[in-house]
Amino acid sequence: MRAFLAIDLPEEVSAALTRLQAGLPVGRPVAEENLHLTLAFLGDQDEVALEGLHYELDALRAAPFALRFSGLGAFGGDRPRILFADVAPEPALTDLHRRVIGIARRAGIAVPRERFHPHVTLARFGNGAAPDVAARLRRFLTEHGDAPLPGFGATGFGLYESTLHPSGVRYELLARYALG
Ligand code: 2AM
Repeated sequence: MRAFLAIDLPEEVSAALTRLQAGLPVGRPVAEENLHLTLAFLGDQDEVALEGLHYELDALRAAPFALRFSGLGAFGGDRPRILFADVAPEPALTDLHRRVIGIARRAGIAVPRERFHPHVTLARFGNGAAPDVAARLRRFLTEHGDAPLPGFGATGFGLYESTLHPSGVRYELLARYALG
């Protein structure tokens, strides 16, 4: 199954992000219940590997920490693929990311070596937005890129299974790990 680890967002944060999305004239917005901050994407894994990972994550001890947003951004350059809310650099988050990646590797999960850019995806544009869509997104970013968003405490993260359905992607929480 396709799995990932993500930090939970408090309801007021998801609600604020959804209000921001409402003004976006282009792209496919991420449903409010699907908004999350990916800590590690694990890819396709079998149940045995995930069970081993779960056992190790359950034993992880880490303190909660505060996070804040630092504006909006897009991945994909001239042909944007994703609009996201950027998460301001936080050493405790980087450290937690590093630790869970280490734990996953020790559990036999080959996590790809990608730079960790913490973000919450707000909308998707397929393989790349067409020029007119990209221009409307740029305008949205100019107008709303600095919109204030509430900070929040990271108090835990979850192991999620991601499944594709005709109606869209669905995330199911498999296990939750509290911080502190
Ligand atoms: P994204 O939101 O930036 O696309 C579940 O798919 C989560 O894992 C998403 O938040 C997604 O990030 C993240 N992710 C990271 N690498 C991924 C990959 N190679 N394929 C799919 N999702 C990935």
